[in-house]
Amino acid sequence: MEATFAVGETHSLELFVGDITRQSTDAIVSAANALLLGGGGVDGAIHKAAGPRLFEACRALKKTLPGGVLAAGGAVLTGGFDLPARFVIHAVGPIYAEHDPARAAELLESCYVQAIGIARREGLASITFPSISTGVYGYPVAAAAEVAVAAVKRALASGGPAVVRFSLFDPDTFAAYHAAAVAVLGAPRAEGA
Ligand code: AR6
Repeated sequence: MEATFAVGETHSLELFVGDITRQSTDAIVSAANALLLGGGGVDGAIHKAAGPRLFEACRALKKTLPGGVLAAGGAVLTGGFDLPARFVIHAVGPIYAEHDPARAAELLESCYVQAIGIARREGLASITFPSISTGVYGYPVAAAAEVAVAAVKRALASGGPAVVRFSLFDPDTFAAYHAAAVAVLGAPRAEGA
């Protein structure tokens, strides 16, 4: 399952069902937690595929953060090590139940805006996101998809990677992001089974 949407004249948003650890875009984004030392879900899969050097890089990076933690809404960059992607951007989504819905949306939006800002500053041409916060962190998928697609559109208005992909792990999550993309960006430019 895949679909491609135009974002303005120079960017595209691609949705597909698949494993983010196999993506060879310049960067992949992990749905990390504030401690940055790995976990389950997509973060666990990324650490496993990247190898122990990613854990070491996160440990070194933690030392530069106030209190050793990255607050929800934040994003930081490391290498990709054994991954096909050159970089990993670690973004911490909100735990949905800990905030009122408007604040949760702001924090989720911030993840996407900060990650695209890092990609822009690094001159990256492509980036792949997972569906941040919609697993263990409990963010309702339809609402998260709307925030994510709108945030990507807004962030790309200031430039950034030409290709933004979403690696969605199951058909229901794909359907939610597809609906959000049609609502925010219009009909897809291309679609595949
Ligand atoms: N590729 C793409 N998507 C995946 C993969 C994969 N290999 N594996 C899982 N997903 P979650 P969160 C999907 O729970 O809600 C971790 O322990 C998954 O189906 O990974 O932001 C962290 O360390 C879901 O749609 O992230 C944090 O403690 C989406 O990725 C916490 O979980 C996000 O699910 C973060 O929770």
